[in-house]
Amino acid sequence: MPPSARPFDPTDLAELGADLSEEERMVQQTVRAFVRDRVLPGIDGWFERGVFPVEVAKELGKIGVLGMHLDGYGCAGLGAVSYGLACLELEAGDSGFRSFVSVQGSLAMFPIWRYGSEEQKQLWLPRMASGEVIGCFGLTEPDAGSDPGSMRTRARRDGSDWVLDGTKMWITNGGIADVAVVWAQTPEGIRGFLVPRGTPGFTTNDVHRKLSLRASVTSELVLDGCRLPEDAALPGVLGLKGPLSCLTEARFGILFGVLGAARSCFQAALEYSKSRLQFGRPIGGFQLTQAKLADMAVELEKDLLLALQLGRLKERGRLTPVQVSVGKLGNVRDALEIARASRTILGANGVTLEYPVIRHAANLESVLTYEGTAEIHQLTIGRALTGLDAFSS
Ligand code: TGC
Ligand code: FAD
Repeated sequence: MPPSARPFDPTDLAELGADLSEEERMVQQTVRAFVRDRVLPGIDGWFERGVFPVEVAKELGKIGVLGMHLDGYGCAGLGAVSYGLACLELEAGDSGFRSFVSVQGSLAMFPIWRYGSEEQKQLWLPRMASGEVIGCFGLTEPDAGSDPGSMRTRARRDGSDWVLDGTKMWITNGGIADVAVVWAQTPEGIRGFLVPRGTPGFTTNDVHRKLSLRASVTSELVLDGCRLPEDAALPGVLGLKGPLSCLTEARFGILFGVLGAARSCFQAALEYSKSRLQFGRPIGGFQLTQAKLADMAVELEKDLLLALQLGRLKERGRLTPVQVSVGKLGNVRDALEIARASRTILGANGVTLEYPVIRHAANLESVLTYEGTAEIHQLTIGRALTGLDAFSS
């Protein structure tokens, strides 16, 4: 019995795709093709070996996704939904690739674009948009994760120079970055600094033995008497709102991105359920399996609807950080549930790299934690709902 009078896409039950603009559809198709040709053939090996293929940076630049939501300086200047859809398609490949693009565009290029001087923009942004120069974003420290306001990294003035001391931890792209955006306490408050690779007193150490986001470089940044000229500081922002505003940009990409990982898991489970026979019939014919598949399809579509609505708000300049928390919390949590439910449908096969599911599930554990943990987003939403601040004593 056909479930519908006309053919339908199991990953888009409400036909949300039909309302995308020409630009959005083009971005979706371009990035999907890139992932099919350039990410999927290599991802199992990269994940297994724990490497990010750095040569892909320039290819990502060529298809225009680096800083794609920014205007000028070689950036594509596309809409928020287009940016979100690019993140979704990349993360359908692997969260490591979406992470690379999030960090480059939203965490490294965005602060330069929004808070940098004209000279800083001219110097860095065109080469970052092309992928020739890679950036990273150093906010978290060994003892300051969810509470970045307690950071210990300090920048002091010495004549006309700045001297930075401190350690940043868990920094995506750290070991491959040509420039690090480092946030540090100064006598006036928290400020951002552009630290080029090779600056004396600046070193990086990669984190090894990660079992999540293996196809992504994660590093420690060490600043030991790192001397920078006065013009290394971002002139346009002072205080925690500087880094937090960058996080809002990147979290927006994530709330779309994780739906790609979830879609990939759902598709693998759906296909498997139709071909795997037990008790003399496909496991997809059992009611319990169908319940899992139906729930996944419904969650996936609801989350895409939320993402698109938040994207439309962003395009109208109305998206608030709390709304971004709603999307980041809900969509990452649902994506992880979909990955886990898909894994159960694949049985033992689900724990191997023969299928993408366990890789996505492992990646999503990091995504649940970075860019604000689930608890931090719950508390952010809770603060907005109650007017009571759980963070301050
Ligand atoms: P709070 O008092 O709320 O705010 C301090 C100042 O910041 C302003 N603000 C924002 N401004 C712009 N955009 C936002 N999203 C903002 N959120 C807050 C706020 O208005 C205030 O401004 P002002 O002018 O009044 O001073 O700050 P709080 O100390 O209470 O902390 C709030 C809290 C806990 C939510 C915040 O610290 C937080 O978000 N913590 C989580 C830290 C986090 O997410 N770290 C992520 C590190 S980067 C990363 O993980 C990259 S992974 C990349 C990848 O691989 O994809
Ligand atoms: P903690 O802050 O120590 O939290 C531990 C637990 O306590 C969490 O469950 C948390 O929710 C909970 N908790 C904390 N405070 C509260 C509270 N008030 N109420 C209730 N529960 C609370 N950072 C960067 O700056 N740049 C990067 O590029 C970057 N990339 C990353 C890549 C990866 C793969 C990973 C895993 C992390 C990355 N991070 C990066 C760091 C990331 O942002 C932090 O891990 C995250 O902010 C949480 O900090 P933490 O790990 O120190 O955990």
